[in-house]
Amino acid sequence: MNKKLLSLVLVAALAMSLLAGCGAKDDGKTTTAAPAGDTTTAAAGDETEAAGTTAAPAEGEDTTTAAAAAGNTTGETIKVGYAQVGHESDWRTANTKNYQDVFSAANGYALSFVDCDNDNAAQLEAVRGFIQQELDYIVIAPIETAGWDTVLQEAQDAGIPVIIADREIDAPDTLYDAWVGTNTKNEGITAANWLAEYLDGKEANILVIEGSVGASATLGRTEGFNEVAAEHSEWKILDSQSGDFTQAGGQEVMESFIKSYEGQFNVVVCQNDNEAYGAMDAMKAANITYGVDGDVILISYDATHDGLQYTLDGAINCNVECNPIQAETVAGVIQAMATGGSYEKTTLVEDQAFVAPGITSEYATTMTQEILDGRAY
Ligand code: GZL
Ligand code: ZN
Repeated sequence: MNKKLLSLVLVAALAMSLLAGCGAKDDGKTTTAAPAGDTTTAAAGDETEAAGTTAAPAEGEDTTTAAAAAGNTTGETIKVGYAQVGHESDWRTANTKNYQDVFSAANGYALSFVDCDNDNAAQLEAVRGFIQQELDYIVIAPIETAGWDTVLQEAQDAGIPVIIADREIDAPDTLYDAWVGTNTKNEGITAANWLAEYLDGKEANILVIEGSVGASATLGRTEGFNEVAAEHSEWKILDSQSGDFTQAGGQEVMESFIKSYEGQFNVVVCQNDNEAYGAMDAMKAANITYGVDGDVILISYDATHDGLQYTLDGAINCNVECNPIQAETVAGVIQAMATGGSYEKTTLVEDQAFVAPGITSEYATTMTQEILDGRAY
């Protein structure tokens, strides 16, 4: 069998294992009927997308599928650079762990991992370092959307394929080879659609704690939420400030919001779970009640483990997932690139939303203990 045919057979086998692997993530989550226009479902028929929904194997779970899904079938170590946003949130921690689990030496990779500490200059420097080290592939989770053209051109001139992951950039898509991530605008739309369903015509005076300035996750969630909010004349967004996706940031912004708007607001939207934890601390300190039994409706994004625990407890009314388990999908793209196989330029990683017990919704799954127990992050 000639090499090309052999590699095609290997890629097909890998693709089959990816599909088999996606069952590994089954945590009893029902796939909610995505509302019309929700494009968060991944490109149909794209075998690499299935890998994005395969969580790292839970304790004692069959690890062959996940390893095969991410395994390097080329027979040579593949050197991958990952320029990670930083360590600002639980979501980021889960994403980093996922990359370190998948791009392991046991799976046939040499991972150069740089935590860029939410610093754009450091992230550009990390990518230039990968180019100098002549790595085989570069993966970037871009802190901000802007400022990528020059360094991407340098990587292209050096003949190193680049995969943009997690967030989006403002650059011609000819400057990078593939993108793997989530649709954060849809996450914003889902949050607002759920709020409209929950309020059922009642007034909303909304405070928003945004994510990091200039991050596509912030821009997308804000754009999506505001698009739906504009359809509701009975809603008012009183204020919107960045909490930088951190717990300290969320607490600080909520404290200043309470000073300015105490008694005027009934909805707080936090653009990630860590900001929500900070906002809860600030509201508790001010004797403001929140959650299903409180005066303030609390919406969060990420659906990390602790965020879903608060949702199960009714402290968070609605939590819109953004799936950090993306490394298997990225590895699938790299394997296709390495073996001359086919891969999608854009692969969406699935998201869904969750609501507190007692709430039923067209847009979100009602949280249960078994859903929480079945989560991989
Ligand atoms: C979303 C991701 C965001 C998370 C935050 O795709 O980039 O960054 O929502 C994380 O928790 O800090
Ligand atoms: Zn309305």
